[in-house]
Amino acid sequence: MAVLPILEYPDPRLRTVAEPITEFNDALQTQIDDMIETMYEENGVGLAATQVDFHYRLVVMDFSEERNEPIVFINPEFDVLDEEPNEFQEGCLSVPGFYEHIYRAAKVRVKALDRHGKPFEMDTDELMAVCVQHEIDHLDGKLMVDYLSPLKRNRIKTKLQKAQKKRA
Ligand code: GNR
Ligand code: NI
Repeated sequence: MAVLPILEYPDPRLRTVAEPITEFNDALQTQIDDMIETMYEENGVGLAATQVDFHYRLVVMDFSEERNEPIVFINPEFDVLDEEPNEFQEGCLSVPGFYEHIYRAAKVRVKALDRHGKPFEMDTDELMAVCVQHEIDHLDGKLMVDYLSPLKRNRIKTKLQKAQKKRA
């Protein structure tokens, strides 16, 4: 297992639209385990493959207290169950240090394949519904900053670019 480096906004690779997964082979199993380990190491509740520069439709999440109940979503899609917009303060490992209020559908039904290619469905609300929409956005090259005003987005971009320059 390995902890993978996470791409940070405004890295253009975060804008890649991920491809569907068609082969459930050993390489995929290793990628899944590495993403779960990375999510735990970085204390995230979710991680999309795009964030670790792997441009296939794969997401991992874990909402458990003990951090031992990972859920794997392959080729995930969602239907909105409750159109009512719900405000939530979101964070993103690719936008470190910023927590912004964003509106998304309150309830969604997620349909995906598990790590062996078996289909499943889950009805979600609260944090999990937010996370499903946030992670599928990543697979489509979208980021939470896209929901903010251009002014706010540019402030975040400048601050992160400065921090990244310092580190480089
Ligand atoms: O760890 C995360 N927490 C979080 C909190 C509120 C809304 C969304 C998230 S997802 C985020 C991890 C991440 O960046 N996933 O893409
Ligand atoms: Ni994110």
